[in-house]
Amino acid sequence: MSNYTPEQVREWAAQVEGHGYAMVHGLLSEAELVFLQGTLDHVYAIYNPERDGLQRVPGYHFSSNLVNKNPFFETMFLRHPIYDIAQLILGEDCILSSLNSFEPLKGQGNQGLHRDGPPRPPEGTLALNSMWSVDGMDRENGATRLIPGSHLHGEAAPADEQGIIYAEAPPGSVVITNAHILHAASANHSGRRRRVMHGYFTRRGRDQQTEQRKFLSAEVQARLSPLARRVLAIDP
Ligand SMILES: O=C(O)CCC(=O)C(=O)O
Repeated sequence: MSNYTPEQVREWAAQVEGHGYAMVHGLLSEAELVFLQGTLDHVYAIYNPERDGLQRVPGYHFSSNLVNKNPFFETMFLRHPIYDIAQLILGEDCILSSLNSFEPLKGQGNQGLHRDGPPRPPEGTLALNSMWSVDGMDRENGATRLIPGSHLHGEAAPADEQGIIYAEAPPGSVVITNAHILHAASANHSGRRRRVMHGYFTRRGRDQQTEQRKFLSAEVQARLSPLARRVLAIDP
């Protein structure tokens, strides 16, 4: 049962559509954060690009295919209000494209501003990202930076990065970004941990970054709830 009113959910969705991002606080408990710190470190250590579908990313701890890694990840992406916001923007039958984890390492990790995919087409937003902050992210440990409003046009990223803000997110909070916004991971100057999970949602019918029916083990697929199967597009 959701603790969030429909008005709050609509307001967050309006922010993602209007400014290009929104932040929701307090979605992961203290106990879950401790669990995730250990679990993500294990997941980074056993990462296997052949089994998990994507190459390692130099300069980062990285894992794709998280849903296959622990029962916790089999339901996390369905949490209120994140899944509700995705449904409002991408349609009731939207799907999870991928669930990855990403952490810039000390002195590394600076990305150029980019969009996740093409500029927003006339029919509207095609995808959004939910970034689940485990350690907290700020300017010193590599917070995502973004240009509010840049999802509304298709212009190239300004060389001087004029207009950027840092999405500083305390542990347990989730930053939701419109996938068409100009954004980037930043360098981790301090070396403080910056474990973040990326739950990337898209419209049904679009390709998944991780084709879940191919990359989830038979054991995981057998225990998924009917809703999780639907959102992961397991069945044709
Ligand atoms: O983790 C981040 O700060 C953003 C990562 C990102 O934009 C990407 O990998 O495309």
